[in-house]
Amino acid sequence: MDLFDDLPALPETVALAPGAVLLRAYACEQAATLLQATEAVLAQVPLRHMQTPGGHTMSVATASCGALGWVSDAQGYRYAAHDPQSGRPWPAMPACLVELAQRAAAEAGYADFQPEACLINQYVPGAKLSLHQDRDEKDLGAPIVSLSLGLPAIFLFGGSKRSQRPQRYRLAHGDVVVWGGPARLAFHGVAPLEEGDHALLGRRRINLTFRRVRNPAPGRPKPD
Ligand code: MD6
Ligand code: FE
Repeated sequence: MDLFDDLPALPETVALAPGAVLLRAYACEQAATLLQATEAVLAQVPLRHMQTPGGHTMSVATASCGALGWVSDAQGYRYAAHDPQSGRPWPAMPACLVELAQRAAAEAGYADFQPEACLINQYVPGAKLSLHQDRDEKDLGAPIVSLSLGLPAIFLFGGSKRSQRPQRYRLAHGDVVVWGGPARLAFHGVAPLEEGDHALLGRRRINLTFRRVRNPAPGRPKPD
């Protein structure tokens, strides 16, 4: 039982580290619309538990939308234009999700964010994400934008070395994390999800991460 969940969430900006901010409650007003768009994607591309290169099955269930999707198997982690399960392109990224990601990036100081991939991760109680760096993208100059929906989770946020003890932040429905610049390669993860029942999502948390993969955006000059 979480006493905070009965209170309306107030927007607030929390600095996690240079380059990384938590925009609390940033997407609360549009959350139902964003969830509906996400569910429409998931009706076309089912969530699945991918294998890690080390041979483990991820407790988080994953799907993607956009020009590129994130995939993991025995060969490694990578981005692919086609869903390996169906051989078909990933569904397009819904406009409301692109707009939310662009607006949040700009709010955090990253203008002109043009995501190519949106990774959709679903957590049920007990699911977790081990400490990792997001480094499969060529464009490390672009930030990552992360939107949390549903049950709250404890986000672990460390430094650029795995050995640095991570800070813990509670990510709730409608929270957005924007992450780039000097924080782009920070180690991070998600603690095992606690049991709960969310008004819109039930026993689930969905996290969407928006990523720019290639460098630079086609048709735009490279910054020097
Ligand atoms: C999650 N997020 O919140 C997992 N990665 O469920 C991530 O792995 C993540 O939130 C890069 C930047 C922001 C994130
Ligand atoms: Fe990550």
